Amino acid sequence: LDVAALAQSFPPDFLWGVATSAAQIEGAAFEDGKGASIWDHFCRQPGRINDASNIDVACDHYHRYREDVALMKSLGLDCYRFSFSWPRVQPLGQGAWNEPGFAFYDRLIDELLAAGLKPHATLYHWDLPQALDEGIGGWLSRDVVGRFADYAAEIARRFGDRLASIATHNEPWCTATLGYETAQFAPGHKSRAESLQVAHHLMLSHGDAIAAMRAVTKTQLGIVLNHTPSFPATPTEADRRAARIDDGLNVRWYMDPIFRGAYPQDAIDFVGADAPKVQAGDLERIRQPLDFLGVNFYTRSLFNADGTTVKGPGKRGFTDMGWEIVPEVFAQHLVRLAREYNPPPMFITENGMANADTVVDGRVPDKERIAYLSAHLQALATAMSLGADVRGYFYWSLLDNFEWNSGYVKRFGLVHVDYDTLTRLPKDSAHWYREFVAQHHATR
Ligand code: PNW
Repeated sequence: LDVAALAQSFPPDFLWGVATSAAQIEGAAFEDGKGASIWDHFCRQPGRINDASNIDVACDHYHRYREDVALMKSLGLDCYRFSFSWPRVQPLGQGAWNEPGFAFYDRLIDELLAAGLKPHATLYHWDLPQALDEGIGGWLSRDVVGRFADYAAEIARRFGDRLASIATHNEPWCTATLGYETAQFAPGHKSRAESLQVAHHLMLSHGDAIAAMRAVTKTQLGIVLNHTPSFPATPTEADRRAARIDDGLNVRWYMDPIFRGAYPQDAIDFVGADAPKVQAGDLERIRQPLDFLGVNFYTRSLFNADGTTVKGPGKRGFTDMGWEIVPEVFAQHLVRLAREYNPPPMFITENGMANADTVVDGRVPDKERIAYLSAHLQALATAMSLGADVRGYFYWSLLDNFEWNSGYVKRFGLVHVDYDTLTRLPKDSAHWYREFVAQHHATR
């Protein structure tokens, strides 16, 4: 691979960054007035987290953010994607604001701007205030929609002029499906009907938050969706149908209401009585003009006729999550989104791999991650040459961090974290990415 040629094939103003989320890195779970989130609570339930860990300390980013910003600056990055913790700034999810919580994000944003890094924020990366779950049933309640719009407007009013963009939700499919249907994520429910009702409330809260923020900020507004393209396990008609239905439930269930004003009819028919209750006017509220679409891409799924999945052939291997490495699907899917939806400019808001990294003589030789990264950047360049309008790329993640129900054993970082000492050590992939970005910047 000619790294310089690949880097220089991206447009000069293309942006390079890394992403994180509040619950996964901040720690300081009960400091300075922060309220509990559903993940603080979930971690305390036996059996929920594979390594029985919690997020009381996590990467201690709340206290080490200066060091983390300095790391990003040393990598020569353009931008950083982080999320606000709703219960840190509004402990109960409604009513009183927590000024020390806002002060933390104020310091973080100032530090980023001083380091020349553009801050891209996400409002909801899964850490709902626990009080809203206990008090009104969390995302199952339509009342959360208004609470979220209020929170969004407050963030936009206070920080909009210093943020390069604000995304409402991160991966609403995960919030709904993993939180309410498979019980892998907080709050750990098991009901398809609940999951689809939650998904509808998430969509509605997205639309209302966009409208509320438009009134108080001029910054770029959008949403981040996860895309795990669905393929048939074999070319039989039955397997193809199962893949098509899954596409309806994960890709089109979110893309269609946002960009076309309707839920996909085939998926609605498939879920039958589990379909969400949608009120008159809801779809108009969801379909707000957006300035950008954030796309998170990791892998694909292969479907059997009965809706179960099988492991793919893995010609390029699997990550430490067991996820098949399929960069060609990344390219193909971006081109599909561009052709079928004509979306606003896209950002790759997450892409990356977990790897069983270890420190060897003061280095982390993660050649697998370098291979993953370079293959996906090549695929991205291909997709852009075929018409996908992508403006930036955020590697997931800056740091090894709390990988939700997997705990801390899955390492996605460009930077290794020793969880005994919280020492940060840039992996070989961090040095590779720094060099790649420098080659691109040479074209500016
Ligand atoms: C995303 N799936 O999560 C999240 O946005 C990150 O917080 C997370 O750390 C990262 O990807 C790596 O997992 C996902 O099961 C979790 O399809 C699960 C799935 C997809 C994305």
